[in-house]
Amino acid sequence: KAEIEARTITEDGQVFLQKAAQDGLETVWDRYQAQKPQCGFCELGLSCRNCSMGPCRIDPFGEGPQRGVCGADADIIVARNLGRMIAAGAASHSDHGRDLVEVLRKVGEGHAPGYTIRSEEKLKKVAAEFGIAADGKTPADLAVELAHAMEEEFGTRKKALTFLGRVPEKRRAIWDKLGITPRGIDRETSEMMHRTHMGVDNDWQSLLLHGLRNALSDGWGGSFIATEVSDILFGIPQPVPSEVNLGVLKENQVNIVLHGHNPIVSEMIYEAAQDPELLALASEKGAEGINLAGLCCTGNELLMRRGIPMAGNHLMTELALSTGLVDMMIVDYQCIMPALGEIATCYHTLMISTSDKAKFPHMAHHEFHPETAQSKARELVRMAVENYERRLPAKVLPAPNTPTRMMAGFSVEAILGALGGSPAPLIEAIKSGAVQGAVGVVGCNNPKIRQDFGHVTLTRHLIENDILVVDTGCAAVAHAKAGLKVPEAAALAGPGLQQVCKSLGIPPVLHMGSCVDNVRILDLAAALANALGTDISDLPLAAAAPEWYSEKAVSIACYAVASGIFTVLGTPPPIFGSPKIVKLLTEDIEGLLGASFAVEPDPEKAAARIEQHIRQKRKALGL
Ligand code: NFS
Ligand code: SF4
Repeated sequence: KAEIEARTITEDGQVFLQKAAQDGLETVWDRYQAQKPQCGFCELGLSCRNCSMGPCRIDPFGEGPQRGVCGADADIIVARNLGRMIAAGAASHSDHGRDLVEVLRKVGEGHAPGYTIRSEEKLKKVAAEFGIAADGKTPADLAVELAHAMEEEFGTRKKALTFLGRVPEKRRAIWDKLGITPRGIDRETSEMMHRTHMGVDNDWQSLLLHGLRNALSDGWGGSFIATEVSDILFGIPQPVPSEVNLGVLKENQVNIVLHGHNPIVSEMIYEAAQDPELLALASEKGAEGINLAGLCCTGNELLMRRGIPMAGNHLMTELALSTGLVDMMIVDYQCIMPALGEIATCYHTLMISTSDKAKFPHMAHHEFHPETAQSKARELVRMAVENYERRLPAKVLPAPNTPTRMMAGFSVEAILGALGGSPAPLIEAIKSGAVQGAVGVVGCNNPKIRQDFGHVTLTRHLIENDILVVDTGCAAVAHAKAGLKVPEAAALAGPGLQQVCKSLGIPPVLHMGSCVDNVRILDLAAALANALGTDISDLPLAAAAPEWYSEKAVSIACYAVASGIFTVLGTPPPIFGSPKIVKLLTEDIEGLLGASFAVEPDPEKAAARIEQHIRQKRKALGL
């Protein structure tokens, strides 16, 4: 029992960890235990296998080898490894963005039945940013032109990405001076892979600078495109009520769980699940309906736009299967543990992979393409409905707790809308001190940290101190489970923030979306800075990723800092093998970018660091 409680703070997590053990499942926590002790060289970033003269390791105690076979020292190896993490993260977000651009183009060309343009407003706005005049053009024409222009962003023919038009002047000047203005999205990632090949860039500072540029190509490029095109195709999120935790899986309904990141597949499943014919089939099979639930960021995308409930975050993905209630799990890509398929063999659950670039053991592969997505989605929902009667009653355990209520859908447009159309009231609230500042609490779960403890503890402290929290990704789901995303949670906030939340009817913790939607936070920060004629780094803002695990999170943290936002990480990145790099990233970089990283595993201490940082920024602004 104590062991289970040490793994997660969530009630449903604890119940289903027990159930999983009963069913003989091995979970992510068990596999983590089995890996211990993990490799100390790798933890410090001191191992390299970039070439076949290696693999090489640097002895952190200074007794064994201090250079790899090629002569690379600790600084070079740590910087190269970090660079490749950034490249992988940026590539993931950006390739996700590219897939959306493809759908946008095919919608315009009439080759994507079932998909439409849901937000002409955003289509026109973004097209204008790309220098495409809307006059006289149909939305379809505009979509094709914009898609072509966005495809260009991925290449190499630009001096700077188009969305940099939203970045404050002062910030742009800093990037130009440092030579880190991102050019093409793929170019920066490709260049990172080049630089980190044996015998190319062997200056750790120059490698790190390119790392920042690579991350910026994600934040102001690939992820930005992903979010904006998702809004064009599926609509701009607006505040919407929903529910969260494993209690959202219904005993008497067909449960389809959507896991992954890209809304391209899940939106089509959402449409298919409304089909009267399939609903009739469900009732024929004895089910009272077709219930969709989300996991991870595909879940967040559906939640933000359609109010679809969330079953859980990253570490709940295996436990969701152990309810025995999932009739089908459909995955696209990213953060989908390869263990899931085998776990599902213990139940009746149908596991479906959908992306040509993401296949998994023990999953049936049903590839989605824009041309056929609509019919494919119907086929899958039909299979799920037919699977309902194959549930294994002896293996079913409904969640004992009722789902927690939550509110999501806080796009920048929705937040500004709630404020009456401009950032002025928020700026006033910050000036008056009612709201001391704002912090983005984002990122994953990681079995190295008691699940959700890092997120929830940090966020509770921040709101108690009148700091508004905006969140995305698995952090957002953690906060929702803890009940922090209902307007009544304002009672947990300090007096100033409480007042602001009550007058607007909003929670003190605003759900801004999936992880690519971290760019909504950037966008809002830039809008505030622009409204004040200042730089993002002057504002009383911060970011935190208390339980991060993924390479994508590394890229996000780097573009946050490069954009001028102080960022605290809860789990240490593999850089501690190079004291010089640690010093640069946690101290000296402040002088270059007006922001730095901190690593603080204790969320209470992290809260104190952030509060101190916000006080300093306020003081510098004369507040
Ligand atoms: Ni972000 Fe979303 Fe979750 Fe982490 Fe994975 S689902 S993209 S990477 S684990 S927050
Ligand atoms: Fe070793 Fe250098 Fe090859 Fe890395 S690149 S494996 S340090 S020889």
